[in-house]
Amino acid sequence: MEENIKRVFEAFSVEGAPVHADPIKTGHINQTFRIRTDEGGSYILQQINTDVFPDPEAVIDNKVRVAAHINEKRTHLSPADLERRALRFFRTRSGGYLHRDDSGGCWNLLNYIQDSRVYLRTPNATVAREAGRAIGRFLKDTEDLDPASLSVTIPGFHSMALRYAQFDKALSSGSDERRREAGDLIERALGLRSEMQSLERRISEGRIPTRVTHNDTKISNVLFSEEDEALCMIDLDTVMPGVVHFDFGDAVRTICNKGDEDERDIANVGFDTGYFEAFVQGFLGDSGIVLAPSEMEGLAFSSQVMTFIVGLRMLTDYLNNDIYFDTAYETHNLVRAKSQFRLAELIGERLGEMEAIVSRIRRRSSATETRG
Ligand code: GN1
Ligand code: MG
Repeated sequence: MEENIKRVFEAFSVEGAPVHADPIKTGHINQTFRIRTDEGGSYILQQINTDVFPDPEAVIDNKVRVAAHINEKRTHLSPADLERRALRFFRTRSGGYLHRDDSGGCWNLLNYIQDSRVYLRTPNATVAREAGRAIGRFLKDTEDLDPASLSVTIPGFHSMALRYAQFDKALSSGSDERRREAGDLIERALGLRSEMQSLERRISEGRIPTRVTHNDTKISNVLFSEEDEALCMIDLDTVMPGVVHFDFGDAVRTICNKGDEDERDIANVGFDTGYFEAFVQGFLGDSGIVLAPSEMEGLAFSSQVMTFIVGLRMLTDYLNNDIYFDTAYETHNLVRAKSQFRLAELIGERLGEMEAIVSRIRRRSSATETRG
């Protein structure tokens, strides 16, 4: 294993010597490794990308605080059960949770949950429902944590106005070739400017309560047991103040997509209504979350908005010559943007049906609450 990784691991206050470091490549921003020790221990070692997160201390502080808050609600579990369902951060030998290596790299270490797995794509409705339950539960568990006590580590992370401003800038500085290649998508983005900002208008009018949100609720950030029970939410890098729509919409973006986020064959991008129904059942029906009327309003629409905003960010990054998301090939960001825009379009065509599903499940679960 690489000498630097070994030294970084040894800076943390855990037992055992590191013997294997396996890269985990599902993220697009940070570097993550699974470390195995000679004593059979397993850990997740993560380097925070400081170009994206300029204040890594604040990122780690947010993560540690949110994890501890959730774990306080799990004290009824046995230690072994807790170990399987909770993220636990380890301190460095000098006391904090962040280690800076010799070249300024910022690292944190947490437990690796054994016999677990993640999905890049939803395999069946049970997984969609479980993912919904885990995401709803995350929001419920953090609803009594003051969102203002968390740092805003990426200001305007889900702000459509900001993402459009960044797109406009990239458009004026982008190369002719990339602008030509992305011509159709650019036209589409320009045409949707006002419609895609309507959720943000409601947020800025203060009509939707602020709560702690995860902000990256894609399917691969839900950890499953080998029996497909959702164990917990992982990747707490972007926990910040937000609104429920961010987490609901971003979850639907990946959970209900029949294709991959970077699907090259656009015909494979599809919206699975059955998975949507299962997801909503898990989120609203199984998690125990109770949403305010203003939080219920526009939930289905948030799926279109969050899918579109991710596509817009990928398109912007393509015009900027790929400076933000990791890419595996020349047109990777363009391919991603195309597939996300297509999915947003498909969601737009189904909004009526999706709203009816949300209302039906909401009515059913409030009837159960009243009876129970
Ligand atoms: C990035 O790196 P990862 O996979 O955790 C991005 C998210 C996007 C996601 C798209 C900090 O998340 O906002 O939705 O890619 N994270 C950041 O897959 O920008
Ligand atoms: Mg993330």
